[in-house]
Amino acid sequence: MPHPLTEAAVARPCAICARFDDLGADGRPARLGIMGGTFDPIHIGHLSVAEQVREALGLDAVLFIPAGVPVFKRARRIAPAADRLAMCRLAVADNPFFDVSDIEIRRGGDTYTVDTLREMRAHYPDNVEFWFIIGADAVASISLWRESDAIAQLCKLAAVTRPGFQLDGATRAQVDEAGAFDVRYLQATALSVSSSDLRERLEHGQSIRYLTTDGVCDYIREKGLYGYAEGGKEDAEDVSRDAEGGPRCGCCR
Ligand code: DND
Repeated sequence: MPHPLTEAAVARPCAICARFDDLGADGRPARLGIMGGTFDPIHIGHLSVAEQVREALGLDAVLFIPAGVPVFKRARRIAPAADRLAMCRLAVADNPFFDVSDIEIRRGGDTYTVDTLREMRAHYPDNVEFWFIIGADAVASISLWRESDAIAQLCKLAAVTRPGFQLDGATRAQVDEAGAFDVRYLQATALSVSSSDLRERLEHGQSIRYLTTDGVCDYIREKGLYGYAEGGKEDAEDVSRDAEGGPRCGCCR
């Protein structure tokens, strides 16, 4: 069934995103999930967690917001923001409850969640409640985020388990220390997939098929992202040839 708000997405410049700019405009209470991330690249773990939280909390929509310049990832090279944004768009396109916002990329400069939430609060009426969706690894560092106490006033937290990361007492203490958060801890069906694992596989010419969507696989291949090269690296060369000896797609092999 198409999401009612999808129908309302008209051809006009959007402030936050194309599908859900009008959320809450009818005055009724609404819940908006916010899935912030570097998404380098987006994968099924991100998508599945967002869908599970949407269902568990009865969210009207979930916005994926790729960070322009993620402040905690300065130490390594990341894919260009335009590519991470395009991959997010491809990944969510078939879910009528999902959309992508480019506000953090458009804003420029270092990306801070507090700025994003303030911009969104200025756009949406008060009857729209924000739920920031966050994995157990990211939530453990929330006390280090810029103005974490202000973030606690701007949104509620949906903190979700992730393979290898516990939502244990120590993590919860970190959240308490970060601010007066209204937090819901959720047990998600585990998918042990990570962006770093995908990047590593691509660097070695290995398949990432089923670890992200087909559209994202195709995009990575077409743009040659993450060191992906047609046919993979030398050590993967023999398995990257098709029956005629031609190069096979390493990304989706
Ligand atoms: P990541 O770089 O961890 O995102 O960033 C998460 C959010 O934190 C972004 O919105 C950042 O802007 C914000 N942040 C970070 C640091 C400082 C500040 C803000 C600040 O304002 O000062 P990833 O792309 O790595 O992951 C996206 C989300 O998906 C994370 O919450 C991660 O835990 C979660 N995730 C999974 N959850 C369950 N199962 C899996 C997952 N893989 C990723 N397999």
